[in-house]
Amino acid sequence: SIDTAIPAKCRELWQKFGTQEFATKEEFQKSFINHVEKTLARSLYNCDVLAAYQATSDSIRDKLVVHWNKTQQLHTAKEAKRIYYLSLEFLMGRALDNALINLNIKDLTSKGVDELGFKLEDIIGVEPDAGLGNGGLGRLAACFVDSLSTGNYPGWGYGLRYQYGIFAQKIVDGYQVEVPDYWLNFSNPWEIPRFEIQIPVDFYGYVSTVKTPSGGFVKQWNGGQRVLAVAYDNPIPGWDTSNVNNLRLWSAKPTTEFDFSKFNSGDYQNSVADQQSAESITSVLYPNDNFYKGKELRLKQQYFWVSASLYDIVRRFIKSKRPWAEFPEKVAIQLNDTHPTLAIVELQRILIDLQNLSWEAAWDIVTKTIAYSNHTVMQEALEKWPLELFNNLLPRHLEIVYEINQRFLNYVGEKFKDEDLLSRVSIIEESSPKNIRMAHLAVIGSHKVNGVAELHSELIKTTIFKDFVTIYGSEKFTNVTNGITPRRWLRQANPKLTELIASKLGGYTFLKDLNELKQLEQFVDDADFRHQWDEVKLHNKKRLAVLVKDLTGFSVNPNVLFDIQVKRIHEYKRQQLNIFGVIWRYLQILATPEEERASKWLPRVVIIGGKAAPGYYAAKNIIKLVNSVSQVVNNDKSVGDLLKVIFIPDYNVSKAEIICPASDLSEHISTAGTEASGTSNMKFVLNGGLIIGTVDGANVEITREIGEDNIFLFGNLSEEVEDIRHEHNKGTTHIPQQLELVFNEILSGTFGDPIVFQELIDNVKYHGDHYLVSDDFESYLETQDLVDQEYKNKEEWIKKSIISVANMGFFSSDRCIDEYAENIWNIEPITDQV
Ligand code: T68
Repeated sequence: SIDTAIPAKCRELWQKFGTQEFATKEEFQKSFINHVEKTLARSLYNCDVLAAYQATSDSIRDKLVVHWNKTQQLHTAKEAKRIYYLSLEFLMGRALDNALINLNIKDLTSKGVDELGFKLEDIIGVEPDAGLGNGGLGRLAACFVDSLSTGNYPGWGYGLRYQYGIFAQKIVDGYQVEVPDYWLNFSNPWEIPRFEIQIPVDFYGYVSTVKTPSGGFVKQWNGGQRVLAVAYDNPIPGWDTSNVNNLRLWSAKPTTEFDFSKFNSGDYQNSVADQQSAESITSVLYPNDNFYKGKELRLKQQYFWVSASLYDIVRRFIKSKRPWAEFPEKVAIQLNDTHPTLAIVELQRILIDLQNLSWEAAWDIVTKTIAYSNHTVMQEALEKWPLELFNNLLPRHLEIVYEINQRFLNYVGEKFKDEDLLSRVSIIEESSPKNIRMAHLAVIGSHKVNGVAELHSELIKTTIFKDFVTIYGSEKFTNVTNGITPRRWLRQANPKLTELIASKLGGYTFLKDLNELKQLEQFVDDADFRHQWDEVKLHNKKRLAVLVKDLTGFSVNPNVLFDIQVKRIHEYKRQQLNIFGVIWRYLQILATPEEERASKWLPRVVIIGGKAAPGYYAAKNIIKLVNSVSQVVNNDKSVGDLLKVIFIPDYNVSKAEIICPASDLSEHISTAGTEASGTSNMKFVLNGGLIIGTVDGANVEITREIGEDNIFLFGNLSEEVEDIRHEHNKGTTHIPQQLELVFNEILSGTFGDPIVFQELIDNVKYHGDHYLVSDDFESYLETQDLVDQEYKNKEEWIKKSIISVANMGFFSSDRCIDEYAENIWNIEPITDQV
């Protein structure tokens, strides 16, 4: 590579004119106007709120870029070990508000734009969400990059720059309709295109054996299709630090090499069209969460992203001129689920085929560098690529997979002499057609495997990876309980609560050391403080009521209990249990004489929101049922404020920021053993809401931290699930009488044509009730009654809320990142001033 550094004799001049970043309101305003007039070519006579957003963002971005450059120079100069977080999803949401907060310039900017004729709130509101993820897994990656920067760790994210993120959800006649997400319609001020970084990625083709100059032989992959990966860098600011890390997203573009045979035969149109098809690789995010579908384009996405990222990482290492054996001392790679598992194979290929290392030396480097996080134990979510499809797209990689497998099976065979064990742990599933089990490959190629909450990390050791514990011992398996960033999920989402807490704790350092929240316990007996606490909640509920009115046209009373379940719609998350419970409550209210209702029933607003995968019919029918119930109940004058049912359309990160601070109660009611962790449970509790939930995922540790008096747990435990399912499958599913009544009401047509809901009911009654809705229904209803009882005692409820928040310190993603850094990555913060 050519040296791109400026000669020493010119550097003084460079430094003299080096970029200055704005520091005062006036300097911000100068920058703003400069961008309006020069970058956007607009003027004071022609500046709308969109232009104001762009000029504000361009100004902030300038600042980030200055920090970004200094940070990268520092980390390179220090030869720091870097962590590369490989995730197919980064569900970032909006960037402007977050950048203002992390750079601590929100007040300055607010005053600045105010004097220029704009409201900062309006400006923030025009930014589209960066919706490059489905749900928890993608949002976790976004929280992690925030914590990496805040903790001064040298850490990059690598992902894909999808043209279309997660679809927008419209509700038409109660049904979900998917609309493309045109998030890049206007220029995106938060990315820096690096057109100079174009990495070639090959697909298809064949493998040959070639002679090396030293007389040996190496395998050579001759790719059939070549595509270019262009880098787009997204600066990630930390809070209260000038450290700015990088999120590098790849975009596919065609090579400039034409198919000249077509071109010469006069088929210019098709020659160009073929080239353009390259772009489809990064055109759309696959909208399935916790479900695997073997589509070739998805595998192409995975290889495209893994190959470009590794090329980049390896190139950076080669520049350092260190011996290969030191690679794991400079590089750590974390696989966010099995989606980037090809990194194991690709790094091995680079080292043996291109760098001529021995198999053993290469494999040692690979396994010391890579670690894998698992996010699910559900069979239907595990990736298994059909062998033929894989072979066609990546022929050399399949050979390497075979060799990895052969060496692994030899080892296991010698050690255990157990044929059944061999076929159970093999990377190749000997089914017809044969499949490649990506989770097995990920375990074999990593030095650590972690689950994302204690219960889940125990479960992986006894279910999907049981045999691997036998083989490697349990030390290879560890737990890192998930967390969330308090900057976005407290400071940004809930400014009022943040202010109140800061006024008591004497500052904002709790946003970086969340354990400081513990001090709030001192104030639970302070009636004045409790009153202020309650006022904040009411304020946030009013804010949500405005959004609900905007989105649905329904008015809700902010003084009544808000009961919220927002997350992807999935049978295992059991929104059906929630809505069946709502129908039961509605029937009970109707069965109460009208004059007694107000004294007997505690009023509630039940809010449900979330997207269903476009091909997931059961999930879509749950959405339809919620909307149908909403229409009937909300228009029933005899019920009034006692019950309102709301479906919030198009749930996304920005809406979550308004919804999470507004709950009195939120629902995390997955079948025990199915939700690996959950992270919205943490968001709601951190914002002072209580939880009704099952003994599942991180609910278990939330209970441990905040105390079991402060959470409403119900339902069967994960140890019991298998036996219960077994009973169901023998044909015995007992339907409790309350649930039978609910089903009969639905089937009577109260909520519209029952044929639509038949399947939801049949799944419980006749198809083995896989998610244990019937088994948990009574316990769910009883626990909801308990919620009603306890909510009546407002002062006690507020105390529970305060104590819960005070004990949420553990769930900061800063803590997660510290654990990964210490136990898995072996990296240190770089705290020098940049
Ligand atoms: C979630 N997984 C877990 N997957 O369900 C949740 N899957 O319990 C956990 O808190 C969270 O990960 C973070 O650890 C997902 O969100 C997906 O979105 C997904 C996407 C593609 C393929 C499979």
